[in-house]
Amino acid sequence: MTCFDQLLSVPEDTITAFNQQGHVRINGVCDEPQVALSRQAIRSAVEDRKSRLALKPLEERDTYGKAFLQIMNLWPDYPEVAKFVMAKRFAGIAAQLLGTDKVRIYHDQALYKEPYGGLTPWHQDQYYWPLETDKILTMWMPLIDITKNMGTLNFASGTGKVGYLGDIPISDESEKILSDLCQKRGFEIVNHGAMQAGDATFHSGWCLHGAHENQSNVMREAMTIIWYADNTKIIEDPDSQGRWNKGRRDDMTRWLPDRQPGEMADGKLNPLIEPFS
Ligand SMILES: O=C(O)CCC(=O)C(=O)O
Repeated sequence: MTCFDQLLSVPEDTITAFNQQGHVRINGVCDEPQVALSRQAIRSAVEDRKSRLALKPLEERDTYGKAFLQIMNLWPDYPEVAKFVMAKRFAGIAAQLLGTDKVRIYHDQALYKEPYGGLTPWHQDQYYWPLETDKILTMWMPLIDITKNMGTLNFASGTGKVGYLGDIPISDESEKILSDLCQKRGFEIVNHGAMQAGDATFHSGWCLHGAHENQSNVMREAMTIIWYADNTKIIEDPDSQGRWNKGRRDDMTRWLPDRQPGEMADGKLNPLIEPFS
């Protein structure tokens, strides 16, 4: 049995901190031998996908392009990566933080910040997610030991419930607008610092976050998984609150291709995970 099937109990104060701050760090989410194996599987999947991309040299890319190699939804194509993404242990932590017992995968993504790669602009993930729920989060796990100067995440504490702030996709503009907003509203910026492979941070869909540049000559290899509570609907279209944007329309095509606005978000790319049964 791998650690994937061994559930972790999340302490009550960690759940409270997640609800209040919108982010928490949990150490030892994946054990060392398993993270070393999964790292190899994820790395070869990333290499395979990367070989099909026409990547410009770092210095010729825009700010978002310099932030990281973003290789999305590996689980349907790479069975060894699927074992990692479907792990009950990770889904169980997500479910406890979200206060639910069944979750669905929204998608996974490998986020590799290249040596001397650029900053990750401030943004809200849920800007991109057309889902009618606040019960949605991301696990961000380094696959190698990392120091703060390789670009661990910065979180604006207390922004987990700020909701939709408008049409602000990740960009130079979001960096400016959202860092100004943090200053103006006095949100404390927290960085959880150096992490060992297999430690993880968890942040809610609305939590404002970004990252500094990778100031090292080592690739910052990180893997992320996004889950939401089962029984979540896709937002209606038209939406009385004006929450449709280009990012959400693109996400519908990518992650909910067999579902329509207003329907349940339970398509073929959103497998159900019941960690406690
Ligand atoms: O890895 C990064 O630099 C950014 C990660 C991020 O934005 C996310 O996981 O939601």
